[in-house]
Amino acid sequence: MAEHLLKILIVGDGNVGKSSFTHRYTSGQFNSSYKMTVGVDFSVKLLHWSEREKVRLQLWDIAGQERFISMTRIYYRGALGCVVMFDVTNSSSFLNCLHWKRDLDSKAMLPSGEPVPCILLANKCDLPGRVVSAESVDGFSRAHGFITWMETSVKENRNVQEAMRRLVQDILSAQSSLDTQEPRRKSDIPRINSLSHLIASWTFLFSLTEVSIQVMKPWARLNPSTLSADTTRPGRVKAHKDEVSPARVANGQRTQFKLK
Ligand SMILES: Nc1nc2c(ncn2[C@@H]2O[C@H](COP(=O)(O)OP(=O)(O)O)[C@@H](O)[C@H]2O)c(=O)[nH]1
Ligand SMILES: [Mg+2]
Repeated sequence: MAEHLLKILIVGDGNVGKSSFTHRYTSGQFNSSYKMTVGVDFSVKLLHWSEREKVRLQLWDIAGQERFISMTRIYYRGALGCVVMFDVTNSSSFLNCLHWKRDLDSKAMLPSGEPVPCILLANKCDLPGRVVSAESVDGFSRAHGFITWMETSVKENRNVQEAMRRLVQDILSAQSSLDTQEPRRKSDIPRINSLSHLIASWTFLFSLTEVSIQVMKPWARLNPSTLSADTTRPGRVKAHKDEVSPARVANGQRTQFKLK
C-alpha cells in the first residue's frame, strides 16, 4: 500500500481557532478553554485514503508567533499544503490573511515550482457578531490564489473534516499531475515513493534539528526578549527536541516544541 507523507501548516492570527481546529480534526474534541501554547504544536493524523493509499498528515500549528505575521523559513520548509484561518467576527484577522498567504508564497513552493495548495477557512461562523461577508471572502479567495474557501465552526464541528479532505485531495492531485508530466516506468514508482518519503523525513528531522539549535542558542537564552518562559529551562527545551521525534508522535497525538 502506498503511503503519502504530507506536511500541512495551519497559519492565521492568534485566537482565530487554529489549535482548536487541529485538535478537533485529530481527536474529534473541542475544548472552549483551550490553553494558548507557545512554539509549534505538532500533530499527526493517519488517513486511510483509499484501498491502495494511506495518507499520513503532519499538522504544524503555529502558536504564540502569530503576532509576528512573518514566520521563519524553517517552519515552511517541505510544506505541501496550508490552511489559512481567520475569525469571521474579527476583520483584522481577515485582512491579515493576505500577509499570511504572501509570507507562505515567498518562502515555500512545491517541488514543481507551483505555489503550495492553500485553503482559506472562515472560522467561528456559529457566532452572531459576524463582520466579514461571504462575498468579500469569496472575492479575496479568488484574487489571491486559494484553492477554495469554506466557512467552518470548530465549535459545532462544521466543515472541519470537509476542509481537510478538500485540501488533501488538491495536494494529492498536484503530486499526481507532476507524475503525469514526467511519465515514468511502472517499476520506478515504488522507488520514487520511498525516495519522496525519505526526503520528507529528512526535511522534517533537519527542521527539528535547526529549530532545536535555534532554541539552544546561548545568546538567545541570555536575551529575555527572544524567549518564551520555558526556554529559560534548557532541560525543558531538550525534552521538546526529544518529544518531537516522529517515532514518538502517534496518530492523533499532539506535541509541542519551541520556535524562536
Ligand atoms: N464560538 C467559537 N469559538 C471558537 C471556535 N473555534 C475556536 N474557538 C474559540 O476561540 C478561542 C481561540 O481558539 P484557539 O484554537 O486557541 O485559537 P488559535 O490562537 O488560533 O490557536 C478559544 O477560546 C476557542 O474555544 C469556533 O468555531 N466557534
Ligand atoms: Mg493556538
